[in-house]
Amino acid sequence: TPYDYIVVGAGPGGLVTADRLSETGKKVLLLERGGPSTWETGGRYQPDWLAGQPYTKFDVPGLFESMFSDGNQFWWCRDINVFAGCLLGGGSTINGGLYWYPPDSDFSVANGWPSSWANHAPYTQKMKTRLPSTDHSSMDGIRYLPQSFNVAKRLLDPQGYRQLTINDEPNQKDHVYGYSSFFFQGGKRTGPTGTYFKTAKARPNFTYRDYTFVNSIIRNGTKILGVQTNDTSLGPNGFIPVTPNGRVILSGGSFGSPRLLFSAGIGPTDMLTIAQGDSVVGPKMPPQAQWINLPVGENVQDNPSINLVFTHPEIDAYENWAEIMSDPRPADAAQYISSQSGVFASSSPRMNFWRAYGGSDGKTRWLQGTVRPGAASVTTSYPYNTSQIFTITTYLSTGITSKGRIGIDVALRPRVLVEPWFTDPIDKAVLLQGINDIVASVGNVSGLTLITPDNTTTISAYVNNYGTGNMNSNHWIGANKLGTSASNSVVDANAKVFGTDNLFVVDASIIPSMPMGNPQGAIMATAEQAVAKIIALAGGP
Ligand code: 6FA
Ligand code: ABL
Repeated sequence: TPYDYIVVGAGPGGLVTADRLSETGKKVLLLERGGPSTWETGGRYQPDWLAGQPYTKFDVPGLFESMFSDGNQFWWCRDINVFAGCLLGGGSTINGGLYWYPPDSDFSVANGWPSSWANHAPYTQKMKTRLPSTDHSSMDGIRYLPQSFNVAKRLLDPQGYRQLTINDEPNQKDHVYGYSSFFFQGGKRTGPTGTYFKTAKARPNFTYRDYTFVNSIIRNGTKILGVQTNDTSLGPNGFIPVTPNGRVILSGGSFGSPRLLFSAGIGPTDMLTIAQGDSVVGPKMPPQAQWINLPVGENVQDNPSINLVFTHPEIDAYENWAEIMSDPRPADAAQYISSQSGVFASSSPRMNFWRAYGGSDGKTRWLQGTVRPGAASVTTSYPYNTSQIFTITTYLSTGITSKGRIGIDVALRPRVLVEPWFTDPIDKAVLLQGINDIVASVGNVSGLTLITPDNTTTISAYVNNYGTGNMNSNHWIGANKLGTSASNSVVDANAKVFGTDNLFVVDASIIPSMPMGNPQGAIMATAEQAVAKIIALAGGP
């Protein structure tokens, strides 16, 4: 059966979009290549200590750090060689849950948006109403494992930082810090899956199909006819058509959506030639005369991030999160089960901070910090106590000028073709400056020791030798940049792919340049605004 709207991908972008489209009463189909996640959505994967309880690994925020250590990491997209979630909720189901209401700069002309997008407040408000943030997610209101916040505060206060409730004043992003803010509710992950997906699912005109992989977007000239899936139960040979005025919205994420555009003969010629050579996708592509040359996969950004590892005698590093699946502290497990309170009601971050920096090119760049107990890796010549380690991850965010490229390999697997970090040396110089400023007053905080890097390495050598693979912050944006010209953008101000009548992209990939914080708040606010424009656009179903 034909659908008025087909949305491909159930991450934060796709869930907001599908829910708002389904509010119109039109027939909406949401397709997701992965399976269920939270208990409410039919997921059942949980540690033994939660047996008999209605919570999966994806419900319990405190299990976040085990995403990287679990023996059976089925949630990652298998064909993508950086972290990306392929299950209901996409990245929002497996991520740290940090959630920032976007500052005005996230949608400003200076940050690459057309002026028609600058008034984001009504859309951000819609998101806040549906999914409010909290900086104290434990049901008893207590903030657990507070030590790393308290120690970092002693480091930042003398540097002129002040504390605030970050999401109460989103525009304040210079010399500020506060408690980490999350999209958790009731001590559970919640996020867009527990809110937007839930309301969509309840509507009779909304259909959700999981474990359904979209191979190709089928295009004839300017018109998209439907999507080609691997599921023959959904239509003849797995093809699902849209209605005569129907629309297809790609929400496959920064790696998934470019691949889908290539399958429709949209993108740079080198990528389309690869797609054409594929035995499944090639035969369904439009003839070369109909190819649309757009900068799909270009203009890519991700925050460069560098970890600093410290010790302090007050820290409780929580066994570096090693035993949260197999052997949690019994009192914490019991507390979570009885009242959704305690350590397991939050993920690992404890504090976030921001500071603005001028660069030698006259541009302002913002530094973000995330403070958490534990560390992903320690390289040090110092003896240290593993139970006292904590990490400050330093990110460079809004204002970065470095760019990279995303594409596909011959097996059509999404790949980073050009790494996006520090292609402009000024980005590196500013992050180095920011790190130097943070560590300058370590000696003033009694008991605080920087162990990675240690005193055998200078900060500049540490930054210069930092592996680019470790600089990835999983915050990919820009591959299908929104803008007003097909010469430098992939989608127009209505999120419609240039040169097509009825193909749209709504996910992280349309964001033109780096938002201020971890991006899912900016992505959902983008989706709220994009879907409103799509519904308002004439010619639809
Ligand atoms: N962002 C935050 O704001 N806060 C965080 O704490 C945070 N942490 C992390 C993190 O810890 C990790 C490990 C990762 C990987 C990311 C983090 N992020 C964080 C970033 C954030 O999760 C992403 O920016 C955000 O999820 C991107 O949202 P999108 O909607 O753009 O894309 P997704 O990748 O989430 O979803 C795409 C969906 O489409 C997936 O479910 C995928 O399975 C599906 N899909 C893709 N191609 C498809 C196809 N061909 N057919 C069917 N389904 C497809
Ligand atoms: C984010 O936005 C980042 O994308 C994640 O990398 C980050 O989590 C979360 N938020 C929480 O701040 C880190 C983990 O804390 C590390 O243990 C892990 O090694 C790293 O992600 C992997 O990228």
